[in-house]
Parts: sequence; C-alpha cells; structure tokens
Amino acid sequence: MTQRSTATKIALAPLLALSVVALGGVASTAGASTKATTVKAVETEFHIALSKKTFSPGSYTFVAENKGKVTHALQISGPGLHNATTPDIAPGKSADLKVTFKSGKYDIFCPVPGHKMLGMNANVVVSSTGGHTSANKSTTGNSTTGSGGTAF
Ligand SMILES: [Cu+2]
Repeated sequence: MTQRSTATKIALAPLLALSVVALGGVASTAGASTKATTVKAVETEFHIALSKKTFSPGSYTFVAENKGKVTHALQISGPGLHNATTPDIAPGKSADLKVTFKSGKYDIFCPVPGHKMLGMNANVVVSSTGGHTSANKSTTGNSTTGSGGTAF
C-alpha cells in the first residue's frame, strides 16, 4: 500500500513540473501580445533608470525591477492617471505597471516615504512627435469590413 502511493507521487512529479513550465510560457506569451510598449524601470537607492527617454501617447507597461537592497515601488502620476502604483517590490523582485499616456508631463517615482526626495524621481514629457501636419487622417477607415470571415 505505502509503496504504491509513493510510486504514484513520483510518477506525478514530472507532470506537475511540466505543467508549471507550460503555464509560465503561456503567461509570458499573453503579456507580449498586448500592444503596450514595455519600459524597464530599474530601481536602486536612490535612483530610477528608465530604458526609454522619449514617450508618445499610448499604452505602456512599466516593468519595475528592484535592484536595490530595500523595498521599493513605482508610482506614476500625470494626465489621466490617478496615482497608478505597483505593490511594494522586495529587493530582487519586479512588478508590472500598465498605464496609458496622453500628451503632457508625467512624474515617475518611488512612493516609499522619503525615496522620491532622495532621488527616485523621473519626469517625462509625453508628446505626439513629428512636426508633420496631422491632417492626413483620412487614410484610416474605409477598409472593406463586413466580409464576415472566410468560411461559409
Ligand atoms: Cu524606493
């Protein structure tokens, strides 16, 4: 009896390991398929290093990586954002923060008391770039919609 149940557990172990791997793969693929631009925000004492310097309006996923020795977090405030914040991020961990930027000034900082003042603060200006005259919007639309799929 005891032997049999032990054997069952051993047989299941590789399966469990496999399913964990599979789930991880699916999760990361799903994350990549969104249209948000990923921006790394590396946090240390006491600095935030962004992997991107210029921003245009759109969706962004900030990946806050705590490479410091104390707990940090990431908060962004600006037009349309009401203190979007990650949970606390322990040293060595990371957290995602999804935001939508409009044109304007945004403040990216660590909300842990005192940290912003010590230098964990980055300001970015979001602007729709290009000195192009933005008149040519007529190219969008008018795609022949309505041919409902290929089959039947
Ligand atoms: Cu901090």
